[in-house]
Amino acid sequence: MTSVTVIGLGLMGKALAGAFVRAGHLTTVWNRTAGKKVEGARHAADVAAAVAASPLVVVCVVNNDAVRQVVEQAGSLEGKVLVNLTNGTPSQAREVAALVAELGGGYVDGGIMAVPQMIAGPGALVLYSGSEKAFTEHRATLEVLAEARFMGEDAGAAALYDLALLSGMYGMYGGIYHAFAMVRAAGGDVREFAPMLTAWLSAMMAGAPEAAGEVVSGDYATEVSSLAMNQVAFPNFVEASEELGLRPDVLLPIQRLIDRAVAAGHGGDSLTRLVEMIKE
Ligand code: FVH
Repeated sequence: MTSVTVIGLGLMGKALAGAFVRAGHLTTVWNRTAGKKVEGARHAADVAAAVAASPLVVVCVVNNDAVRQVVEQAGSLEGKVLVNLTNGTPSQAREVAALVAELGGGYVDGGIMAVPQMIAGPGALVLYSGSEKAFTEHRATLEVLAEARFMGEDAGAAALYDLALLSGMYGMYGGIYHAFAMVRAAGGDVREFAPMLTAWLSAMMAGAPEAAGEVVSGDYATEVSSLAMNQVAFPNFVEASEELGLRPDVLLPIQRLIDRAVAAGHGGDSLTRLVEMIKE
């Protein structure tokens, strides 16, 4: 059983450390401020002691500045593998990889596709990228947390896919929240509405593979739903929302993309053409 150190005992760090403890790994933890505890783990006095305790060091703190501060306090990382599960950008991941390499360590970046309650349970996924040797060496330990999927040797790859997946989630939830706001403002029951919305979104999401095919081929011809038709319908969403006393903030960026696509002569194309408008 590999000894493992977890740095950062926020909601996620605690869940990670708890999972290692329950799986029988000798677990050392460190948190910036005192008081956060993980039963069954050893609590190190400082970052250097926490790093010295284990060959595998998992960092899960609030952001990249905090990661850099942790790494700067680590001392030598000779013989260590640092797995960074903090949310960040691909460029940040590559910069931390270089910093860790300068200190003699192996680096694996990660993107957690789970909430703390899902850790070590079904459906949890963590994306990894960076040193394949370091990942392979510690794969079995990391699999305690979640399914472990390696995305390649570019340290930024996991962050890229993490942010892409989360972008999909935020866009979807923005729509869900707006839909709830409309139903509630009209006096409806959002609990009754939720299953209807779930079924509708599931049906719409089933079209994602076909849309991906359009993006790859660049052929956005449609027999389903043209941008011109959507442009005509869209003001209804905005107007109805405003009549209900709601801000159309969630809807307006999509309307702007549709308007630009139609103005650029793509009115006959499918909505998937919007991928190109985002690129521009
Ligand atoms: N919670 C979630 O659902 C998501 C799921 C996907 C991944 N995210 C990312 O995980 C990182 C940590 O998230 P978290 O939920 O644990 O966040 P907090 O509960 O806010 O805890 C933050 C910890 O970071 C420590 N910290 C802050 N600044 C520093 C610093 N300069 N040096 C060292 N540690 C620092 C903070 O310590 P303290 O305030 O208790 O002293 C917490 O331990 C995050 O990237 C999510 O995007 C979570």
